[in-house]
Amino acid sequence: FLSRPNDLGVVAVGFSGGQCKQGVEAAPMALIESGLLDQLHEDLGYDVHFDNAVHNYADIIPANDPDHRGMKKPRAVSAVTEKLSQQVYDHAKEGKMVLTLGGDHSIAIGTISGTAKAIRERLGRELAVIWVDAHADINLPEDSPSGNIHGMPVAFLTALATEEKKDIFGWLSKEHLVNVNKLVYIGLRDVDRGEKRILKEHGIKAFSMHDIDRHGIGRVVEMALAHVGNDTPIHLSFDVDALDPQWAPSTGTPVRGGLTLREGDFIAECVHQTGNLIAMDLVEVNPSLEAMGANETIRTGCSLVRSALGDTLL
Ligand code: EXY
Ligand code: MN
Ligand code: MN
Ligand code: MN
Repeated sequence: FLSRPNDLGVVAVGFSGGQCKQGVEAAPMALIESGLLDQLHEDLGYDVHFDNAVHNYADIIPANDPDHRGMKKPRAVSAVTEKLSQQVYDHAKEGKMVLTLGGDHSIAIGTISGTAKAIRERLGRELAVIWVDAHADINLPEDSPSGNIHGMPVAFLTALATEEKKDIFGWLSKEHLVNVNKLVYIGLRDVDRGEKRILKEHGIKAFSMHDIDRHGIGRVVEMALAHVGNDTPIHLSFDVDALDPQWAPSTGTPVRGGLTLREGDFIAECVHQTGNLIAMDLVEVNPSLEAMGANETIRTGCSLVRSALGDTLL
């Protein structure tokens, strides 16, 4: 699906407004400083197209941003993701692979809407999304226990949540959206009651840690990819908190009982092997939390990205 498979567009998003903890905006720089983009160029052979900026979108974030339908900072997240959607679209419409370094997971509203639109226009195809996370991030605003929008992006991307106001995700239109049957989760273990109801009602494919314990990661990835189909462009949205805190302690909402580093890399390797990957997000690395584990978490993040972009053990 990539017409320029060696070309990699990179977007660094230093945004933390989808949740309440400072520090996640520092992740892109930490990942880049640890050498990630050099490795992608030198070891994996990508032509890296990066504007050498970590975007914080300060100029478009509104000063006055009261809660709306229980959502915190709705206009800020909306403005940032609208702009990001265009940035990702601009890369993807040229047939490049797109890597977005977050930032909290609310930014997926921007990245996935951008690739979904580009893939429709370039190929007339619908996008599949593989969402690797401890959380389902599919809360409706009214059901959210926190009001944090990083717990809602999938609801907006599938139009299970909608909003008329142009400055609060009203900019999302049909071409930006993802079909619920083209979505598959891996790694879930902290899902809210309202989210469980949504997953059930819409028959959304989800592999929890229980499924991984039962079948093993090999079989689970096989089933997830079978659901996606072997001729569908894939956007991989990888939340580092899918991994056990042992491997990724520096993240805003850690949940015990997660994936090992190898299981995370294995998922990424298998998605790469399909040849259908067109975009990846890496989100929720927060170097200022559990600062002792920040380097470990950054190493983990780099490993997941390299695996998804084609690094192999042999
Ligand atoms: N489900 C909880 C909420 O909506 O507040 C926690 C969400 C955490 C989201 C992290 C990014 O994956
Ligand atoms: Mn090139
Ligand atoms: Mn998430
Ligand atoms: Mn999560």
